Amino acid sequence: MVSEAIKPTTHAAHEQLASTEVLRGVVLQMHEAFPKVCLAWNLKSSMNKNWKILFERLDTDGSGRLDYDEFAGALAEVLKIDVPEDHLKALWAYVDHDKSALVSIEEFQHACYLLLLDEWPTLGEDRLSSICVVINDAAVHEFSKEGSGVMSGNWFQIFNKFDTDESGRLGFEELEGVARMRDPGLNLAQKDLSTHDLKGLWKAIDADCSGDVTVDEYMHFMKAHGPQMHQLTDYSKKMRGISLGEGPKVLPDLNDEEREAAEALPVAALRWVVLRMHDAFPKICLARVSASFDRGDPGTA
Ligand SMILES: [Ca+2]
Ligand SMILES: [Ca+2]
Ligand SMILES: [Ca+2]
Repeated sequence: MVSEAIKPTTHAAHEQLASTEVLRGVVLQMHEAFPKVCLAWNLKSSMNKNWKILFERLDTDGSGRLDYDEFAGALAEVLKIDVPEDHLKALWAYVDHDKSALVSIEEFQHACYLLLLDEWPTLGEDRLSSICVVINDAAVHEFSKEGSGVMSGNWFQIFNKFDTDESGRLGFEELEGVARMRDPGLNLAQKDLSTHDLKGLWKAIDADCSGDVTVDEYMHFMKAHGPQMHQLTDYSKKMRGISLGEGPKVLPDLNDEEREAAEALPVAALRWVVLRMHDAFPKICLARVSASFDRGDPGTA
């Protein structure tokens, strides 16, 4: 994550003196070595928070900035990992994006994120849409069970279910956590929604590669890919086995509010309306017949 005012950089904007695999390899080595020196490393906590803890450990003089010597020294002495110097220099060049010869916590977090994200899958439009249907259906199903219902296609409601710390932003850990969690959660197993697909979804939603997902980013994405309220996309119809094509128009032209109210009626209430119509119909017929008779025109009934 970077500060609000500055647009986060993308992977392609960083200097690369070594392949992405090599750079990512060093980051993963740091990542793996860290739990051995710091029990506070919390795998359930957010990625960015963990990189911050690691950074603070590397920042031995506590200045909030690392220079190259401090960085190289800390890797050897704090993490006790052995990284070839050219790999280390390449990672440094990648991380110090603004070439200030110092690395800030924000630069460090963001660079580690970009290197890991680059390996995450890039999914096609169809795949992303089908993942959105899975999430939508699971949210409607699971949250209606626990009494805090979610309306199909109400992506803002679903956002709030994911945003467990109510920060107004999502971290990948929140997306994955709520997707897998049961009561309250979507209770989705690997076979329903693989981690591969979750990572691909995340990569697609975090459009600016900032490391977190804002409400705007999320809503923008869901508007393009998710099933919408009151209107199933062709894709979700296909997924649900509903035939495509122009079906009979059941509802008259209602505005959104009327349609929402109409859809909120329980089946019993709908049945009651239909029965009332049914009961009323013979009276209308009789009235029309008698009206016709009055006009001396018995053929119209
Ligand atoms: Ca810098
Ligand atoms: Ca959050
Ligand atoms: Ca973002």
